[in-house]
Amino acid sequence: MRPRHRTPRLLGSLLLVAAAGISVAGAAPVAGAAPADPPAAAKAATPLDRVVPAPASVDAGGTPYRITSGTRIRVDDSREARRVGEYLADVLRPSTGYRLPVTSGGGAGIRLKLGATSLGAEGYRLDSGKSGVTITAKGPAGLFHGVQTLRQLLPASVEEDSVQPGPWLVAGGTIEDQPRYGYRGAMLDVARHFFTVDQVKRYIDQLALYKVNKLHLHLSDDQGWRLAIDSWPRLATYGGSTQVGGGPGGYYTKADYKEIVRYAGSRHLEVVPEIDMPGHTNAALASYAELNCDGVAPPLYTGTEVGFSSLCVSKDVTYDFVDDVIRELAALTPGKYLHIGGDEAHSTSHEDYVAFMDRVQPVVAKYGKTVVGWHQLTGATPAKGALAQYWGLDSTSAEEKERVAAAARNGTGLVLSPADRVYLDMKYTKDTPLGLDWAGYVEVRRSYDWDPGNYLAGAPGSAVQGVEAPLWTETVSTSAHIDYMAFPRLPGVAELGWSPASTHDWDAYKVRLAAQGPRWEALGIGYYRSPQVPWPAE
Ligand code: TNX
Repeated sequence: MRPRHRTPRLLGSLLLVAAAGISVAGAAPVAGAAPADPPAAAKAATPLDRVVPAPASVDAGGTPYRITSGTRIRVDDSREARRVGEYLADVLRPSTGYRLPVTSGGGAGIRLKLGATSLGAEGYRLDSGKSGVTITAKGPAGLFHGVQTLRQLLPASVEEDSVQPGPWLVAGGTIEDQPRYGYRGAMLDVARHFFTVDQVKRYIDQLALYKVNKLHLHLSDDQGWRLAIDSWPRLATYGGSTQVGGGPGGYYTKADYKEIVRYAGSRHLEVVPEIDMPGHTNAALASYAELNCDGVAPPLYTGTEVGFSSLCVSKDVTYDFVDDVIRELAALTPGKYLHIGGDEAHSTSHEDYVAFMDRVQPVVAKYGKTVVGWHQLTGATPAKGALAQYWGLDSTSAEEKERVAAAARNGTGLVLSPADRVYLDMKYTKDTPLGLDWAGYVEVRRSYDWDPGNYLAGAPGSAVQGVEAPLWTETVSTSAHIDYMAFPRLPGVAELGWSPASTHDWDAYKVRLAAQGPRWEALGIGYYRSPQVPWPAE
């Protein structure tokens, strides 16, 4: 079962169900006796294009499909397709109250089919008509993304965890869809404030709904080291023992981290772990005196300043440390990437920074991973195949922008995270409660209304591998805070990563986004009700 993190709205649901004249007795999917199908209300199905991210192509028309108590989820005889089928059943059963058995083979109903398409590894085709909905994809990731689309075509009440009246109609027609970019990320800073495995899973479920496929975890910073490393145990036990504001902090055991990786994988997200270095390392420096140039361990740090710490670039033990950490981390990480940070190394000289990166990037390659670094890495020599994560602003100097653009022309891939567009930790307005404002206020329109393809002058569009929305957590310490900062901005960034540029249109987007509000309410996601978005009346 997917975890459901919300206050049950049982009473409201019971009232709704009663109003629709349905008996709730035996409504639980496990109880066997599914509720009777409600009368077909004169309710229109959600139009096929009212989905976030916008599908690449929509051909609407024909009779809608209606999910009923007799519907089956039919999957190809493969473990992976079955897993997607079970996931869909877990989404649909609580609110429909139907049994929705997952069976193999063809026939009417909801069909998840692996087969040749021209839509790439993550693309899918969705055909809906009187006798069923068929999702066809080359691989399980495509089926999974197709399932997210199907979910959004159903009423928002499908997200409730108690039986709802329906009817469960899917508009007729065909969607053909595939992502614009292969890298569609979200970052969670678990270092400034620690978040438990369950809190991370909750965020993963939210990301999956918008077809995000990378979860970047910022695992270390001045205020905390959040992953157990066997060869340097004090990193986690001491370096992880606090956080911003002085709370108890925490860390992931290797089993915890593997569980996050597994869960992310079950939602078709790849974990991109980050160990930030050579700056942002106070937690490590506090844990091991020998990592400091003067051999003296600083105290733990619980403030929010940046740029004051550095690994000791001239000491050999630094590279033993880096090798051990990267080796252990790479062994836990099935994904392709390993992020080495590299930002705001204000306490490292330029010469030392370059020397450090020259020595550390090959270690990442030695353990079979591809380097990702914050864009300051382009001030050194990015390794072949490395990705630079650009987090500049409109006001970033032309010189710095050109340095990144030149690296892109030389083959360094770009992941775009402009801070004054997609930093989810920026305040929406001066009056919204959480967040920082060093990059300005970022309202919903501003976070959506730009084009990754031609954003950085002088960088070829072909260098852009995708986008990522980072959520730094100096001011963010609970899941409710994550919800509020990510929604409604995150879906916009997800759309920039997925949808073709030709669908980009704020006036159309804001209507699609508004339709997500009731879905978030059903999911228990507390979002910022931006006045820029025409939300349905509460
Ligand atoms: C800049 S962006 C940072 C982080 C802070 C963030 C706060 C980047 C690579 N570094 O250390 O948490 O600003 O918005």
